[in-house]
Amino acid sequence: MEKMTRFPIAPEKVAEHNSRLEKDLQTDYDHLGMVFNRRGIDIEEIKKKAAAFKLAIPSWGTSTGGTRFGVFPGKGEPRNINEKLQDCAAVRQLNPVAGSVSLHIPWDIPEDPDALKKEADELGLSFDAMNSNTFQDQPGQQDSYKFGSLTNTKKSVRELAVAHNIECIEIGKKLGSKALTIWIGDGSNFPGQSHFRKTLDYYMESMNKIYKALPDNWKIYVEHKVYEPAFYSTVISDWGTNYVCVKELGDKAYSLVDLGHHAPNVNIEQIVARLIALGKLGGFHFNDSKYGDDDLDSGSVKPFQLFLIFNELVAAEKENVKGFDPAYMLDQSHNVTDPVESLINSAAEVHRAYVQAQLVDREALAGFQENNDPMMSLSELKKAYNTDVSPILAMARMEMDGAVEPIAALRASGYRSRMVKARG
Ligand code: PSV
Ligand code: MN
Repeated sequence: MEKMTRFPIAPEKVAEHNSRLEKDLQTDYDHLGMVFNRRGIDIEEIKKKAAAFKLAIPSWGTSTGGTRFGVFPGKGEPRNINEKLQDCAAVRQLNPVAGSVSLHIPWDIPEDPDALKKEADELGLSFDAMNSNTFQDQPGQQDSYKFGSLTNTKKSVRELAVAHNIECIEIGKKLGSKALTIWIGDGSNFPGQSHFRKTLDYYMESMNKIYKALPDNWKIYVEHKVYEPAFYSTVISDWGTNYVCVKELGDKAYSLVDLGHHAPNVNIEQIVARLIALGKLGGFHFNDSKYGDDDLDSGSVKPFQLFLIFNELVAAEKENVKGFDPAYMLDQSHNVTDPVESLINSAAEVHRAYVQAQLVDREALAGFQENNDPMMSLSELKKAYNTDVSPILAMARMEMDGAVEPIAALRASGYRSRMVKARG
């Protein structure tokens, strides 16, 4: 029997929205196809690539994040994991490439994992990586993470943090997840506060215990971050430390690159290339930033950087680099927008960068690099980056029953006002 998907938005509304835009879209798509012909690119092949792209949505991105100065939530925001799933399903419905959800434990701890899996299934969603949280104390927690978790000087705290990560794996197994993402807030706020070498030893000791509990077909993603909440030093501060740790842990451990976790102006695309070359690029947390870990919407501030990152990723994809299979996730904090709209917009921007990177003539670029021709090398990249691939993204979405213009479709559907009524 064919599986029935439960849609948060009436499919007729999406179809009606599409029918109004379809003719113009076809004209734009055909025109782009002709431009591509002249460049020796088959637009249908690019569209196939676009349709196969996959991105995970963070459950926590469905609510207003706010800053340490305040949170200004919108109306009708999700109150529990079920409602978060519903919002993720709305994103997926309008842009089907965003078909999976990444959960954060214990923010999203399911009362009944089997029931949650069934619900996700009905909504057309699957579960991506599980995220553990040892950067906050939970109500009633005796042993505090104030001075660290996996690297705390107290053994009992380290054990608590290890047990929490193992619990995340256990929950994830029931949900069909295949990965655990670990980011720790551990570090120090004052010079001399922590013993740099000892904390890293503690980290490896704790991580080895978690690694042992990892099923064979799972991966561990380790996230580095240069600062915050620790402001003097962090334990896993940079990609080099990250690499050394995952390398020592074993084949199932990989580094995860959160774009906001680097110092301003760091060349992230080069870090990406390095990790690919070392066989340890596990995945991404996409977001954008101006100053630090601002968690702004992907592609909103530095779209060219996003493109350059995908330029490295697509190059590796085309070269069939062994073991290259990164997981793409968003990790953002929406402060002033409707979170569902921000997720939709960001998914489209990440998708756009991927598709633009497909347009780079790799052979031509290699020739320019070989001949030490910086101007033509840059021009080759800019030719791809300056191409408006919107008709390809829209066509791919429409052919998968998504929306030509997802935010317009969301607004026209009255989804948020329905949620305000339902959720208060
Ligand atoms: C830390 O800044 C981080 O990027 C980690 O991925 C956390 O899990 C997430 O943000 C929490 O919002
Ligand atoms: Mn992150």
